[in-house]
Amino acid sequence: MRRDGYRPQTGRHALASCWLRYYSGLTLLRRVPTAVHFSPSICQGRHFQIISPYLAPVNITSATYLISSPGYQSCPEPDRPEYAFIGRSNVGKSSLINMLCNNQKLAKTSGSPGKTQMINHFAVESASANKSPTQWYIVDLPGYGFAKVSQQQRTRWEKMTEAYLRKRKNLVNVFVLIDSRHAPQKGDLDFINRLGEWEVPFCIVFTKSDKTTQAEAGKNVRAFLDTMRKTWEFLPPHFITSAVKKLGKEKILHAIEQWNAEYTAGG
Ligand SMILES: Nc1nc2c(ncn2[C@@H]2O[C@H](COP(=O)(O)OP(=O)(O)OP(=O)(O)O)[C@@H](O)[C@H]2O)c(=O)[nH]1
Ligand SMILES: [Mg+2]
Repeated sequence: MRRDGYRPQTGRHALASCWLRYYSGLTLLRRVPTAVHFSPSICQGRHFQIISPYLAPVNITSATYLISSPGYQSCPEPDRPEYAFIGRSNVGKSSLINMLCNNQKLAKTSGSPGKTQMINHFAVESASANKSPTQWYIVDLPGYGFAKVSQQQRTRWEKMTEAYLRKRKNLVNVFVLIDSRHAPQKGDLDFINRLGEWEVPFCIVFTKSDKTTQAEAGKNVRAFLDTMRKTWEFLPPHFITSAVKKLGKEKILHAIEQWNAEYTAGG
């Protein structure tokens, strides 16, 4: 089977859109950004055009918990752009969301893995420069690769997450979180390749950078991207963050701000 030159249609793929070629025989995934316009200072990526020489601060004016859903069918009305956060259990998804929203109590965090178990929606409003406020959703998803739950439970989460990622119409981008302290993990790379097969746009966020040296984190980031390069023609944007030191917040919020503007412009 070969799918070639996947053309984004409407909704989410028309926004953070990518051309995607999938050659299943060779397991070669190619993702070529077209409509994604990033400043390199926003995304640290290499393949994106500069459209914003000046980045005005983005302020989160409100962020509130909305609902926890057991499936995409019961998620809130898809009437605004949506951004989901996913990664291994305990990688720091909920903490990152709290950092972005300036509210340590917004998403529940825990030292023990497996805390987040449903599709959790948060309603966010942001404002930047003289623009009118923008409404969007943040979604906190359960982590993958958590060994201490039954196989049945794990399968249920995986099915719930896959259906959500593939069918949620207003999902603009998925932030895949990777622990910056570790060398590339097969589970993370497999998950990313699955996103490619499902044609889901994503970015990579390397978390917990305060927990290791800059040199070690840099080495792990390079190793991860180099591994991805073997199967991907172009790399997605990536961010390096620390929820403790509030590192990476502005860059992520700017990327979201730009997608929100494209979403509004694209209807
Ligand atoms: N030092 C440091 N600790 C962090 C950071 N981000 C998260 N943590 C800690 O890591 C643990 C897990 O964080 P969570 O945000 O709950 O992780 P999660 O990915 O949402 O976990 P699950 O929902 O269980 O999958 C908590 O003890 C956090 O305080 C970070 O940037 N730096
Ligand atoms: Mg969590």
